Amino acid sequence: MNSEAHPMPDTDSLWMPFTANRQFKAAPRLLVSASGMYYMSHDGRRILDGTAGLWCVNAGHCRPEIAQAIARQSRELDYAPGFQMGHPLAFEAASRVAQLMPAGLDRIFFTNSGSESVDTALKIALSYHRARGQSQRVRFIGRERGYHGVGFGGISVGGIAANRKPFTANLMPGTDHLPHTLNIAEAAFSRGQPAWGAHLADELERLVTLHDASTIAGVIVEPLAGSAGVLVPPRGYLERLHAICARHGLLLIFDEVITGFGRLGAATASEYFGLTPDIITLAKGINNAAVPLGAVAVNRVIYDTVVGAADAGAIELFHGYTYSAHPLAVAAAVAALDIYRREGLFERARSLSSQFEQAAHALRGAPHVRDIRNLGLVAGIELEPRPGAAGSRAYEVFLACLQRGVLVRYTGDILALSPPLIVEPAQIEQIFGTLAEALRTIA
Ligand code: PXG
Repeated sequence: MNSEAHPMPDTDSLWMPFTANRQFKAAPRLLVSASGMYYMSHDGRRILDGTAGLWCVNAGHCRPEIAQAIARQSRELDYAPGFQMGHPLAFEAASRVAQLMPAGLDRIFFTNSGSESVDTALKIALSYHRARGQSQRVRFIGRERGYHGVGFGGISVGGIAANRKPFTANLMPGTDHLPHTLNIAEAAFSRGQPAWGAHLADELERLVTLHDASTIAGVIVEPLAGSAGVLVPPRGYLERLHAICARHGLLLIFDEVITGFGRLGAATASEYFGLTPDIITLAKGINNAAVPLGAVAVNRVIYDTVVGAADAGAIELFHGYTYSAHPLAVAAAVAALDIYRREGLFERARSLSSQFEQAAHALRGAPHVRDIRNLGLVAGIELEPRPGAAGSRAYEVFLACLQRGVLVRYTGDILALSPPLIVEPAQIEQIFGTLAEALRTIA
């Protein structure tokens, strides 16, 4: 890791994503190198990564095995067309991802991001119904506060108002939304899955009655909603959604962009909850975020149906990306999956989760804390917003933590923690101890 102080670059040209550009450029925060659990900042400070980047660097930063796999691949085969041509690692990576999915979900379509995975999953669902003669099934049901990336499909099924509002007139038609499952009055400070809220899945029955099952293609939810502030599914909720989907022939899509690859202490949230959806969307941890890569894992019946419906010699699905299964991205995936297996990182996440829960809930009673939620190696700390200045308190806590050498994430007035799965017990204490200190310094 490079601990030299770095000169500040000219920040004018870059339009930064999901960032308050003017506020940031007035006082830029730059990361210049990383190793394991740590980033190095431009002013030469070591920062403990409490967020695995953006929920994605599950094996820790700059793992040499991944760097070597990418370097080797870039010299051997930098790029190969993925349309009507293939390369061996694309197939190997698909087999390796398939092995980690619930039984039956062993057909893998590669994308470059979670957003593309979501749009791909929606297209596959529509194609499946069309292939079996049910082309009137065109609706999708998402959920309030759901985050499914930023494509037009993803924001349409998504439930975050700010991401939808500017694009209102152009959202995908025929979407509806379940209520979200957060209820602080009923379930504040639940450890793990809240006991309250399974009945909210029955809202799906209501939507099926309203629209008729014959018009609905599928339902997409994050098993645990990350971006909108760590919403943990109530006990029994996902099971009910699953049963209602099965009853009415709706495809159930789990968006596991965050929960895939160990975050909850199993390969997938599907495995963790013991539920098999029809389609799973993936990205982030699939290759430790070393090169952009996403994937969609599809039940083979869906693949067989879509592929089988086309004429021999015809392209079956008119969809794909120049960089689907990019050689560098899939080389990184194979190397990352090797690390996860060799180091038992999913099991490690599971065994650390009770200490993580304890440490998170130790913040109960700290100033401004109105709720704490957790599952696996994910925690959300919700603060009382300042009257008339929503979000400002969590932003200041984020800055105070950064000052003290710990990177946390915030959204609105919710702080989110999701460290790499290699986190050490003492580092878990450091993350939450720093948060406690930061909370005490904030008005
Ligand atoms: N689905 C889910 C469930 C996600 O969490 C996406 C889709 C989109 O992935 P891409 O790769 O297109 O960004 C995501 C992304 C945060 C945060 O801090 C979360 C995401 C991205 C950036 C920040 O909560 N999730």
